[in-house]
Amino acid sequence: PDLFAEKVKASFVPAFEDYQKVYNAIAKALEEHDEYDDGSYGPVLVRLAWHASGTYDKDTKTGGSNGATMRFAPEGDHGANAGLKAARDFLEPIKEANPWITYSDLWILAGVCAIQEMQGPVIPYRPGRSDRDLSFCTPDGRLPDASKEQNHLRAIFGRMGFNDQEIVALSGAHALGRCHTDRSGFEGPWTFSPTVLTNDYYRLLLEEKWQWRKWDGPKQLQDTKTKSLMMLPTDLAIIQDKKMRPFVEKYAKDNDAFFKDFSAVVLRLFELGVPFTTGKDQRWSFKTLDAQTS
Ligand code: ZEM
Repeated sequence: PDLFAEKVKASFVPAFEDYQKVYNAIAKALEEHDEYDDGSYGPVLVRLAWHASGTYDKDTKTGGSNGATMRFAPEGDHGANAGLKAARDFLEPIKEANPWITYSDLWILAGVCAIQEMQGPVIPYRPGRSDRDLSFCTPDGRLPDASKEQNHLRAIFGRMGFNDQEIVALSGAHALGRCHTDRSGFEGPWTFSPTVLTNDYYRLLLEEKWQWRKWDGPKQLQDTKTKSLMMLPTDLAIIQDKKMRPFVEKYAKDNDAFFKDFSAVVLRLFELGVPFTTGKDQRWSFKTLDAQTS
């Protein structure tokens, strides 16, 4: 055996540049695979990172992005995770080319990369997640149920440690992507630009007229003007709730305020349950592909 090579491998401590290289590999793969869905794997990568993180329970300190336990059947087969295999498979060649990164760090890095490449704010990042076996799978039911209302949202996000303002800020992610009948049963995008992060989710929620769609599928709203956009019952709940609505109004008016609060709350979401050995001052900001070439 090549003892020198073995030694180099064992002592390889990846640094910022190594993670920026993986970021770039994800960003390039996003550009290459523009045949998917609305032209990007970006939204489904954000959903993967969110579902990996959103299982966190602050009381038992279980779940969260440490572990990447969605790789295993019990958790991967939870109804809420339907369709996320597409995101995990998309990342597999990147994991193969960079075997030193854990799945759990890779999934969150992919979420950060997708948000930034879809013109969202910078999400500071630090590695430190390790992969765990299937005994760490969380029980079903920890992620939100879109057919419910605000008290359900408060219970689910409260368990992760988030307040009303943070629930509203996180919900702005629904500017991205769409619902799929073969995944959640719901259908359609929330905005007209589902591969660019903007505050359009809030603007449309307030400015459009919404009516219950008449169809065989689950209860969802459609805009009366174009009938091409959708909102979930939980999306409606955040404008019906007196305490949450002011934050929707604020973010609808002010994209900078949305980006600032979104970055702060997503950073916290992505770090839930991770036993970091590095401090909060050790987070990195990755450069977008555009920023590196111009
Ligand atoms: Zn979502 N989300 N989500 N979400 N989500 C879907 C899709 C996406 C809820 C929900 O039930 C659904 C957050 C919060 C909540 C994204 C990001 C984030 C879908 C459609 C449903 C049903 C799945 C499908 O059929 O493909 C509920 C009830 C939430 C409570 C507030 C948070 C927080 C997110 C990130 C920060 C994204 C990006 C998508 C689009 C995925 C795609 O494939 O296009």
